[in-house]
Formats: sequence, structure tokens, C-alpha cells
Amino acid sequence: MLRWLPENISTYGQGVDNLFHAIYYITLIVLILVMATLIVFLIKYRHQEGKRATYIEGSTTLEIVWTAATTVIVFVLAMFSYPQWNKIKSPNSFPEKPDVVVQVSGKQFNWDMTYPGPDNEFETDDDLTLENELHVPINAVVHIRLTSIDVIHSFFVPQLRLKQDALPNRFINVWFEATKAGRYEIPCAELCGFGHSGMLGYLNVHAQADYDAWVQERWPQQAEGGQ
Ligand SMILES: [Cu+2]
Repeated sequence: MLRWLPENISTYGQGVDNLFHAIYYITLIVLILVMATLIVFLIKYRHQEGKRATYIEGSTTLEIVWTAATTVIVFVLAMFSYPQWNKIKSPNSFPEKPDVVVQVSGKQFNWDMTYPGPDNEFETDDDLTLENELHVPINAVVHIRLTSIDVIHSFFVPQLRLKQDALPNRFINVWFEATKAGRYEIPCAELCGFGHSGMLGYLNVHAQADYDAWVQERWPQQAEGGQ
């Protein structure tokens, strides 16, 4: 089994890993078959005194077989991938009523994390923007409104099995639910300029009580009279 994938802390991560494993093992089997055939042919058809090469024109049957087999494999993988893709990337299939909504904006070379504040509206006075630090509660549905201020970046949290390009002048929605508290890296996964390799944010997944305390510290008015 594959052991070198990063730890999975996402509710939909297992589905992604299953696909990854399936593709990996199919590829491995094909690799072994091709290499074994290559080695057998190298030995069988090596130069031997008195043995002459024959002229062949290929085999239509074989061509059809491996084209059809490949098509079937790709089609089956697509069938299994589609619902998984939908679940993660299609806003219509997102869990309704997110617990937290955050706007993440890529910019050379940082991630801006903007919280809408108690009014739940962006571009108002109680918005809070943090550089490179994303805070979310554990076991909560988090919607990310992803965009970019300059060039194309890519929001990537390996432990969440979530990766999405961030485009300027466009908002792309993604979501996740983290199942383990901790601090996880958010590298930029799209070569975006000279400082790309240093573009690194952090996802902080807190226990609910710790998250509530964090929110109260930022927006004390919420506790007094807020919503
Ligand atoms: Cu970048």
C-alpha cells in the first residue's frame, strides 16, 4: 500500500485517496507488464548466428485490443472520479449552510485570508484580513471564496486533498471539513513569480472552544450584542 501520502484530515479525503490508489496500481501493473515484455523480447530476439529478421506489418487485432482496454480503463476511472469531483468542486453539491466563510486571495507572494466578521458580509467595516493565517474550527464546513489580486496562484492544502487555482477577477468557491486539529501548510502550487517558492500560508484547525475564543478576541462586540 501507499504510505507516503500526507496524512488525511478531510472528510472527502478518503475518496480522493482511493482514486489515487486505483490509478497508481493500474499504472504499476501496466509498467510491470511492459517492462517484462521488453526484457523477454530483448532476450528472445537478441542477435544469434544464422537467425534472420522477419518483416511484419503489425496486428490490427492487437491494436484494437489495447485501444479498447485503455478506453475502458479511462472511462471507468472517469465514472468514479465524476461524483468525487462534483462533491469537492461543484457549488451545487456543497454542504449547505457553511459554518465559516472565508475569502482567500492570492497575491505575490502571500495569502490574504479575509473574514467577513459578525455581519457575514464581505467589504464591510468589520472585515478582518490576516496574512497567511487561516483559522477554522474542527468538524465544521468551511467555504472558501478563492480569488487572486494579481496573477494565477493555486491554493493547496495536501492534508485536505484540496487544490484549486486562484484567478484574478474571479471568485471560485471550494469547501472542506477538517477532522483533526493542528497547523498545516498552504503552499502556492502554481508558479507565480520570483517569490513563488516562499509563498506559504498556514491552516490552523482549532477545537471549537479555541476557535470561539479566537473569534471573540477579534470581534468582542459579537459576544455582547451581536447576532
Ligand atoms: Cu503563487
